[in-house]
Amino acid sequence: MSKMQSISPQRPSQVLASFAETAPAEVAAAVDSARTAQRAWGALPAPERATALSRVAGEVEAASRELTELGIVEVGKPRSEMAGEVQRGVAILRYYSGAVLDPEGDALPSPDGKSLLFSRRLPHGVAGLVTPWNFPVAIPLWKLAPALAYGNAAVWKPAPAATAVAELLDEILQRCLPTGVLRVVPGDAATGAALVNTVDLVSFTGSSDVGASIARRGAERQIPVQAEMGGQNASIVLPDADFVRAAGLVAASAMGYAGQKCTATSRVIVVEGAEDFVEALVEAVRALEVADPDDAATAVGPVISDVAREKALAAVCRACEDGGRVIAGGAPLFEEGYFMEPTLVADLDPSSQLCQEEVFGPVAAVLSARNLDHAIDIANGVRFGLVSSVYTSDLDSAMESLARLDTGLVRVNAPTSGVDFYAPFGGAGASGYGMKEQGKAAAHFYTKSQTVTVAPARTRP
Ligand code: UN1
Repeated sequence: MSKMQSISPQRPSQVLASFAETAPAEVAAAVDSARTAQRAWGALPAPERATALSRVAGEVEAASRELTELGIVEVGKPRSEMAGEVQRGVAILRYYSGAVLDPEGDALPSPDGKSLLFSRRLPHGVAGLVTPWNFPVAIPLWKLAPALAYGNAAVWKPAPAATAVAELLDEILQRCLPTGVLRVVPGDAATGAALVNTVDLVSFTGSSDVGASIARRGAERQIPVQAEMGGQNASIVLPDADFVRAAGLVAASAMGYAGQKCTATSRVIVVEGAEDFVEALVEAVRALEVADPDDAATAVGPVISDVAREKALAAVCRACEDGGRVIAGGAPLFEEGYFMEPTLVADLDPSSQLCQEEVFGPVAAVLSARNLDHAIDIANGVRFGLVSSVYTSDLDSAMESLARLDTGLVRVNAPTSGVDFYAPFGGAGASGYGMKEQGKAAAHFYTKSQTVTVAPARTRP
């Protein structure tokens, strides 16, 4: 199959990985060998798998500098965010090494006073994990850690643009795991499709289109699928919010890591009476340092590729044709690398393309609403449903928002981006399919339930 490369988005001449796509037959062979290795791994007592995972945590922690540096160069994530992501990865591994020792089922009342009746959880077999480039450490680990902890083997297809980080993580994990329990299959769509055709369950993070096609294939094969997909996340700002604080948080959640998070704010909905907030937001966005992600002060680095920047700039042009007005940014930046200015577009109709589709770049729309009710209708008026934020100091407005905002996560006075690794994570509609990720939800997704009855062999008098 064809040769692929992963390049640095800030210095496109720098090649981080050069690799051949894994052919479908090789994927099938990797899954077969993982299936063999899974038997012994799944049969290990949970405390032993917990020990292996804590060793992985220690090794990832020891390699945090190297992982951070590589992530900065390969996916263009600003230093502070990349370092935080690696820390999060270590915490995720430690969390699952403890969680795997939690109760795994229920002891139920005996139906006849003699038999035992209980439920327990068993691994599925081989988990197929398909991950994106934007969180090259945290997302693979929040899938791998529970998959392995609960006794599955894993075959992991990382995104081509994050192959170098995946190779390093693989090297670290292999040092702590029995041979064959984890296999990495670099590649793109054909490799991913081959994986979905052979594994026992799939966890995917990426675009809504690919997620939907994986879900269809999973239904045909009757295997569990979890797909975490795009977002069109709204931040609602009410007149009683702290404008300066809210502006800082909204700017960071819309533009941090150049808006390349499924949790990024794409629509800022300003409720009548809060017009001064827009000025504070423009100021906060303009204050964001756009520079090489290697610099400690950088908040916004490049987008991942030339194509991604073209797409983001085209979305701004289209928004202007739709009646929008650029109130911050709007242009590409620098000779080298895929940089662009963080961009805000005002005056759009909520039905316009920029307010309906995901850009995955540093671009957000600023919309107006008559009141909270109207703002919530706008926020809910998209096919996505991942996360929404509301900024207010009024308890009743917060309560009303919690009751009506139709997203998997709702945050009051907190940014749309950022995830607590021990809490359920995932959205509704085009944002999420199947069970949630993380926390206790992961124990359910990565295992299947078995209900056990044990009756006495003989009837005693
Ligand atoms: C975060 O906001 O810290 O791909 C995590 C994404 C999400 C993860 C967001 N699955 O952007």
